[in-house]
Amino acid sequence: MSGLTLYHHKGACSLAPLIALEESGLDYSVEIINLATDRPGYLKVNPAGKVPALVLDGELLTENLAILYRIASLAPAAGLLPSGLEETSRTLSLMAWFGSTVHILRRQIRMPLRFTPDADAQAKLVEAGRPKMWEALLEMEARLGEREWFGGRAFGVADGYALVFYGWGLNDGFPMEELEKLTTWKDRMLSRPAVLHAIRNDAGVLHDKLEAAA
Ligand SMILES: N[C@@H](CCC(=O)N[C@@H](CS)C(=O)NCC(=O)O)C(=O)O
Repeated sequence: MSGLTLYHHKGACSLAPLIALEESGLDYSVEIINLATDRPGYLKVNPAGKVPALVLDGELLTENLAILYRIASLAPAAGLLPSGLEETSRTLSLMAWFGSTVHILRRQIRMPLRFTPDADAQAKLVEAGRPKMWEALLEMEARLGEREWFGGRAFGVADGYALVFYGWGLNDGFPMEELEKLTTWKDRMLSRPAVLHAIRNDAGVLHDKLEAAA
């Protein structure tokens, strides 16, 4: 396989690289897969069975942080990562937190089966996880602060990644409108044609929720 191909499941965290690719101006193709039904075939592409996966001229790259870094590096003119060492490190730190903490809390409240087969324990994981997920969303609001973009002075790959969690927050019934700075930022995101194009291409649940909240 040649070129740049993103494997995406609708409504999943692979929306982040979909937004990044659309903003990058790079030529790419997207393979929309259904993790529930296409898993056996997809395991041949990505043995871990997860999205996102980016295939670059036959090379498989996984993990949002690395994929977003790679896309930003392939399209330097698009300015998807800040240029200074300090801001770049801060953005990488933020995206590592998204992947290691916020995403895992979301898994705890949406896929507790991944943690334990015990139904009672699953219910407890969800109950204990929801307030922690809300705290993480509050922390996202605080980390954005007065800035217009998560990625530094301009839009960047961290913004596309953050939008996944905003969409999941809506989807999971959190009162996202109470997060005023994040909500203003989300509207700013939706005013970008490439972001809108990506979420309409996604055509999954995040698309519906984000556009309904516009
Ligand atoms: N650490 C990975 C997490 C990827 C991940 O868990 N993706 C979810 C979709 S949001 C997935 O593929 N889940 C299917 C599974 O766990 O089998 C990353 O940041 O790329």
